[in-house]
Amino acid sequence: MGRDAKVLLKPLFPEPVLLIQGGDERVLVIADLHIGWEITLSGYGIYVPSQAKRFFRRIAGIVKRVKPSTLVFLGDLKHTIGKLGKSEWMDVPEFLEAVKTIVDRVVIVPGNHDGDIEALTPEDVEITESGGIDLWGEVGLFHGHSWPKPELFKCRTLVMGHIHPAVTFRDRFSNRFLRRVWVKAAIDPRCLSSYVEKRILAKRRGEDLEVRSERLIIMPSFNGFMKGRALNEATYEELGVKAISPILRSRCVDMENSELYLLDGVFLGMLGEVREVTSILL
Ligand SMILES: [Mn+2]
Repeated sequence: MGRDAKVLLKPLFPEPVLLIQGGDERVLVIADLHIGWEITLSGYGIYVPSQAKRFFRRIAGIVKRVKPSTLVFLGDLKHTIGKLGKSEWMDVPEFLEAVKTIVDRVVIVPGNHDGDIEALTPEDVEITESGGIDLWGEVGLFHGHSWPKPELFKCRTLVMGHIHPAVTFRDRFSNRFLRRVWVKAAIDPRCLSSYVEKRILAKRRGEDLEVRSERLIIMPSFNGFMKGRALNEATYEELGVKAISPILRSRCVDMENSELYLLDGVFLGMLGEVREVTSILL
């Protein structure tokens, strides 16, 4: 597919998954499954049945409907870091084998929880470098815990997961609700250019790098139990210099004016406005 061909990005409301269409190719993107998360709870005496089968059934339903040619797991497919839990040895390979029977091409973009994912991955499932992959030079996919590889900046749109974006609401009885959201933020390409030049090109002299990225989509986590820190309760520092994602720490992403959408597609407003409205309800 040529670079000028039309690329369509479509969140599949109410599912927290993204369909990216370019020509005849249809790429389904799913972020932050955290398979095996429920096992960590058993240490606290809380028993939640394994979610891997439920995830597969949900994904199979979506795949049947939208018929993607490729399925991309955008990082943190599994949860445990370090020593693998017994259930992950079972759940992850079984899950991936099952997914491989319903989609031709399955790709894993590793996240910070996926360090030892190779051992659990069937041979016909691709694992990319943690710097991510690009689709047709137009959409760059990376997890978000580290910088994408510099080549991804030629893409106008970047898509990441990792921060599990959510918003809190309070009702008049002070009950607190946390809801996952989609984030669509503008990137300042000039800011990114100079950041990249200082941080990356300084080490790779003589290379020229195209920086065209102008928007960032942050995907909600697929695993509904994994809700991050609410964006409307995060401090200025947590959204910037102390953010858990380096691209946010660069301050080239305009989080304050980012657009927030609930999973059902309802537009909440820009983060700055949402923060004001939800704190008034307190
Ligand atoms: Mn992560």
